[in-house]
Amino acid sequence: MNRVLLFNPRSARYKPRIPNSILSIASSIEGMLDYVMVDGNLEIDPWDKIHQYLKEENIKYVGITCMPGPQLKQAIPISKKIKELFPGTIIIWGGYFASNQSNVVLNSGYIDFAINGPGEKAFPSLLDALENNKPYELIHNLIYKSGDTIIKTNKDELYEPDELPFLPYEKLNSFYPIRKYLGKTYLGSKTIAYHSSYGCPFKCSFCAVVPIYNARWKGRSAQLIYNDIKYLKENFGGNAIEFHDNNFFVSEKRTVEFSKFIEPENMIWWGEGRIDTIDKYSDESLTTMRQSGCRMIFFGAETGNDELLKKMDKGGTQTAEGMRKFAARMAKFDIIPEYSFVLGTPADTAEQVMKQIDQDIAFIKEIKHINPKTEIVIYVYSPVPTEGSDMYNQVLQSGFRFPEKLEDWISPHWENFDLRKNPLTPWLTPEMINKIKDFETVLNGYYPTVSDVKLSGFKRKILRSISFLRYKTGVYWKPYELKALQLLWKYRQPEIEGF
Ligand code: B12
Ligand code: SF4
Repeated sequence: MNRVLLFNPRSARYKPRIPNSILSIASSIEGMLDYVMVDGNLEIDPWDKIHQYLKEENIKYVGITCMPGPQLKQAIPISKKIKELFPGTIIIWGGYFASNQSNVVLNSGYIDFAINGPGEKAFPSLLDALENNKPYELIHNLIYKSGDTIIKTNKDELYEPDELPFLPYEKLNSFYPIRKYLGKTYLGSKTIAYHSSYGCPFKCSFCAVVPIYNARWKGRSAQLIYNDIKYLKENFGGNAIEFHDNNFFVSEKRTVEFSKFIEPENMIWWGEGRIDTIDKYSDESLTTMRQSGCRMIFFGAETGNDELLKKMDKGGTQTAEGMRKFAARMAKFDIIPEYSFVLGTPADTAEQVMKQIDQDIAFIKEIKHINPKTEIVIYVYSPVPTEGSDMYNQVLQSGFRFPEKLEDWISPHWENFDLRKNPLTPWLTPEMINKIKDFETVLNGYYPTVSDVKLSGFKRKILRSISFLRYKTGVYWKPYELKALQLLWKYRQPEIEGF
């Protein structure tokens, strides 16, 4: 009997999370074909294990999940090796990278299929077609190559999350003990990573979720989320929750219902949302959320420039003034807003780009002044190809191009691009990038993130006093003293590692 191998390439240096992407895919073939799981986050070298399985276990299909960034470092060479050594194996990629960069994936020559967005129906249908010699061309959410042409089939409507099968946690536990995934974070000592909805109803022009979900969103009901969390708590000891949804808070009703369910469980929880959405929540809802354990919420603040916000198509109702007011409102409810900013967006001239960076730095300091507890996450703008948007066209006009070969994505240059560290975009000079990075270092020194559970009060005080002058006077240039301390104390980078 043919078997399936599901591989989650390494994505984090420490704190592995429950690998929800391959777990969802596993749930869709439960009872259909037998499968094994390999998690790069918990293997020193996953190739050893994969090689062993391929030699001994009659593996015919290998499913690999991949987001841009470090996961490619294992996904690419391992896919290539599998095809070289076991040419009869069929390799299927899924996840954000495969969906948004499908041409480069399929042109590699060693990946047979890509799944475009949700895979719960496409994956079992494809395996069924391949196993039983049936045509696969009409399966939705599928990308494949026919001759030299890359074909993308129609997209399915979003699935009802309540109707999707229960995730096979027990099976995962037989490969890797689930307790290893319940890590210590700011939220609790055994944090559960849970994904409760698909997509997002908005269409921000820079966002990788948009081309996949096209402004659609569907969430699992509060009752079923609660049942799953309770199961993970009772069976594996989870005591805090990190929601991995792109936009957890779309429905106020669902959020409040969930808050009421979870309150007696005494679990701190966190999720990602939009400022303008949550600002419409009533005071009563925010109080209920806080009482139920919602300590911090992540928001894409992006920029303090209203014109740019419009260009980013943030739904039209996010404004600088709204962000200021909201930061103050969150303080009243004792919920920490985590604002993420994208600095270094393209403009017509270098002066304009620099001016915008300066304005955003000033805006961030203003927000910190209004509510010092606001956590700030800074990214350097890295374009994603949301074709047709004004911003995308501007990026192309500037001469920017994506790599044409899959292997190029793991060259050191592109790795930095993926991590939004140094995006190689033609409009950003080293001086601009240094300014953003230096300001970030000073900001993180003056206001060390509360999510770094290892940083003691004493170390925080030292960091704060050393960065005081720089922060107040605006002299951010080359803060080597702070960099050295952050290196010494292994300061965490929430923008790369999450909590
Ligand atoms: C958890 C997470 C992380 C964790 C990973 C922890 C872990 N598990 O190892 C951490 C914090 C390390 C992380 C880091 C980064 N992440 Co991340 N991450 C996520 C997050 C929040 C959840 C992923 C998840 O589990 N989803 C739940 C599953 C069920 O959904 P899914 O992955 O989409 O899977 C479905 C389909 O895609 C498909 N599918 C997926 N895989 C496969 C495989 C096969 C074989 C098949 C058939 C189908 C299939 O079927 C699944 C079920 O429908 C997503 C956002 C999101 N909501 O998905 C961002 C996200 C994937 N990350 C993103 C990014 C950009 C990053 C970073 C590069 C961020 C940065 N610094 O800039 C880093 C670096 C990545 C790295 N280190 O490799 C982006 C990708 C955007 C893009 N351009 O494509 C996302 C979409 C967030 C966002 N909205 O911008 N991330
Ligand atoms: S609100 Fe967030 S997830 Fe939704 S489209 Fe905008 S950036 Fe993407």
